[in-house]
Amino acid sequence: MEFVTYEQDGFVGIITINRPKALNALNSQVLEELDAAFSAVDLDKTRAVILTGAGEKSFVAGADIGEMSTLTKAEGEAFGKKGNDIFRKIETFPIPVIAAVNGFALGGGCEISMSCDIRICSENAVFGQPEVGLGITPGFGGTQRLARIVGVGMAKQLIYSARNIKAEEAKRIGLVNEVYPLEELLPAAKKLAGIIAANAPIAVRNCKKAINEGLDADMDDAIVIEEKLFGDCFETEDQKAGMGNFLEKDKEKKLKVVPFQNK
Ligand code: DAK
Repeated sequence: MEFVTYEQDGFVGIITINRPKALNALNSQVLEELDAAFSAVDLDKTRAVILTGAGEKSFVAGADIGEMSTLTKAEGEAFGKKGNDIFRKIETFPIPVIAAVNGFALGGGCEISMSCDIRICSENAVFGQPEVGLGITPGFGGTQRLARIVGVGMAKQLIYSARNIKAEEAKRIGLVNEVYPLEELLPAAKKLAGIIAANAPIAVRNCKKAINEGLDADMDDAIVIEEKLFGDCFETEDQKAGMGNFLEKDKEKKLKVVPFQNK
């Protein structure tokens, strides 16, 4: 692959968008390679994925404006679908995906970070949906996901005004969970991914499914979704070992919730 790299670090997969000449902007090839990279993750060996951008300036500076500038209506729709399909794949990926936002996250860059489960960023990160200034709407889910993450009023203000915001403001409105000095961002992402990976993997996957699917349902249906995924954990080795360790009152083992699956 030319623009996307993959690295396996224990139970953690690191996918890096590497197109620094265009500040990691998403053209068709990057979208296709991202799709291939996520498809290639070995889910038997990987429990969390980190998505980041190469370099010190930009996570993803948006969809590729050069490529989009000449699109016809039909091509624009096809480009939007290509992006939406991969973003939805990330959102529904069976294991957690952490966006380590290392700089500009504009337009499609903000949108791809919002398709991840958790966002943390560097102090130089800048978020925004500048599309209305370019004569288009956010096309990779921005109108839907931003409102769900930061609330309708704030999302409308940011999208209608096309205003970019810095890392601290992104944290204040709940768009990112934590802000780190740039050099500490990837270590922090790895540490968080490692903590997630040390927990029972079936339970973590089921939590992701329950939260995602429950948010799209009304509360009566959402509770049923949770019940089923809760029940699904029973009789698994994780559940037997996790509860067994607690009942054994063995402090050493109790800390290791799932001993056979820890690093
Ligand atoms: N696309 C293509 N190239 C980009 C780019 C982008 N989004 N952003 C930066 N680049 C390129 C620049 O053209 C420049 O290339 P060269 O001239 O060196 O060849 C290089 O990256 C360095 O950029 P700058 O020279 O501009 O760097 P600065 O530090 O001065 O400025 C910047 C950094 C991030 C503030 C600036 O580059 C900038 O404003 N970039 C554009 C940000 C932006 O507007 N992003 C949103 C794009 S719109 C849809 C599907 C998707 C979308 C919409 C609809 N459907 C089909 C339904 C999504 C839309 C978007 O994401």
